[in-house]
Amino acid sequence: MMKINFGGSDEEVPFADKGKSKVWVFGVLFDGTSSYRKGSRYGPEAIRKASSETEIYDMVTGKEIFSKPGIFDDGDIEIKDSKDVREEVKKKVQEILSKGKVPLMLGGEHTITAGAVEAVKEEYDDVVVVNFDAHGDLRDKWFDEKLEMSKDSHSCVMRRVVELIGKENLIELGIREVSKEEVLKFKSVMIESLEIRKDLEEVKKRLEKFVEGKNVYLTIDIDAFDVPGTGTPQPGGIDYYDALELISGLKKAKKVVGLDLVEVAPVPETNYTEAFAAKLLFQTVAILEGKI
Ligand SMILES: [Mn+2]
Repeated sequence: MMKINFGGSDEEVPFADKGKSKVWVFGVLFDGTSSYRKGSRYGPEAIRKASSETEIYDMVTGKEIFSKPGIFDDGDIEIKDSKDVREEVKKKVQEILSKGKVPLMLGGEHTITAGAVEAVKEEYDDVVVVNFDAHGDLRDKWFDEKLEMSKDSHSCVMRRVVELIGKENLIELGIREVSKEEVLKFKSVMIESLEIRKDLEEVKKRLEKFVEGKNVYLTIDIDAFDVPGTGTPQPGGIDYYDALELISGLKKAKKVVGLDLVEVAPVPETNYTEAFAAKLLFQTVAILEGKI
């Protein structure tokens, strides 16, 4: 069967020119440390399929993102062992950055973000990370695939990011599930889902101030939203249009130098989650076109 590219073209005849496309998509097939329900290694395939059912013209911005900035699909990397995740992802992101392109990584579990941030941080100064997530993911150690306490668990990914960039350079949006220890140490980086619901404009202003003039890496954990197809769902997710409004706040950044969408773990009964993810990515790129 012909493999579908992100956006819906086939491998032989891509929509977008490899050289001209500013955004390069790739998938990471890894869900080894997911603790509740696995399946995010099937995320990239499901998102690609859903993207082929999504209009490439964006009604809100009037943009057609496969022409500008252009999106090229660079395939998948498959990772078996959690110990290799950071290096493998870093290598792939470095390869894309070295060509002057912007990586758009499809997960896979959230663990993969640390390697991408490490690569971006080595390439650019003043990198800040914006994380849409239900969970803080700020534990120092949690269970890995062998049920041993590990720094490589997906529940620790933002702690690894903090080690790379410092906590003053991280902001988390949509938080509603954390441990007491995470709150005691990291309350200053967390914006709760309820805060966004209560005062979107205030949160947007805070986000704009945070990213102003900086290089941004944007990571979106799909469990920030109320969707069924994710490994660790939580009620009380961010409203879709509120998220788009916050993403438009990233236009204050110097550049958006990398992005990912993680933790889509498809369920057979409904394709809502992957359709949501594909649409959100299309609209995110459309909104940020010019900053990407
Ligand atoms: Mn997460």
